[in-house]
Amino acid sequence: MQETRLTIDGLVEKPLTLSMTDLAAIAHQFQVPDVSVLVPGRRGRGVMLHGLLEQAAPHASAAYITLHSTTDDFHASVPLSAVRETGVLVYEVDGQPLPASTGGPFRFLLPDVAACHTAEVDECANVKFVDRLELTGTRGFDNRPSTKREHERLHAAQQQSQQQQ
Ligand SMILES: Nc1nc2c(c(=O)[nH]1)N[C@H]1C(S)=C(S)[C@@H](COP(=O)(O)O)O[C@H]1N2
Ligand SMILES: [Mo]
Repeated sequence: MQETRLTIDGLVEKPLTLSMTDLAAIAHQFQVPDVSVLVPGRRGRGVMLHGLLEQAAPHASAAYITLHSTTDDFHASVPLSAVRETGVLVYEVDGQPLPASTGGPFRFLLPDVAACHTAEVDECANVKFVDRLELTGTRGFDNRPSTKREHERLHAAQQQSQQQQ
């Protein structure tokens, strides 16, 4: 299987494509050895979003970040200022690549998020299987469920696919 990579592009000085090894090599000060310290109930090793972005050098005009998952065509676009300092990208658990069952190989997590579809930045923005971070000046593509009903349908479908795994 080809190793999954994370692309950072859009309004950045240096567009990047990073492997898990590249993520692990990001400066110590940006590494989060145990994400449960920041996001209770979650496990694994991650890197702070601002540490990742530092490498790509976002333009001052970048105001939104869109978290893309090609795997299941799920996308969330949120104000950069709201997540820049607190967002974490999880890439490893127990010394192994993060499994798909917990959103791996790369999963975005935010601490203290609002309940699903109650705010622009909510639990639904914890995008699993993230493969691209796109920076834009205005809000980018977003297909998070927008109604309670759509949301319940998505969760039911996810539960079903997890049971089949
Ligand atoms: N790629 C992808 N990420 C996703 C989703 C999805 O369907 N696909 N669902 C979102 C929603 S609506 C929620 S509430 C959280 C649920 O994550 P959890 O089951 O780990 O709590 O993941 C989010 N991340
Ligand atoms: Mo959600």
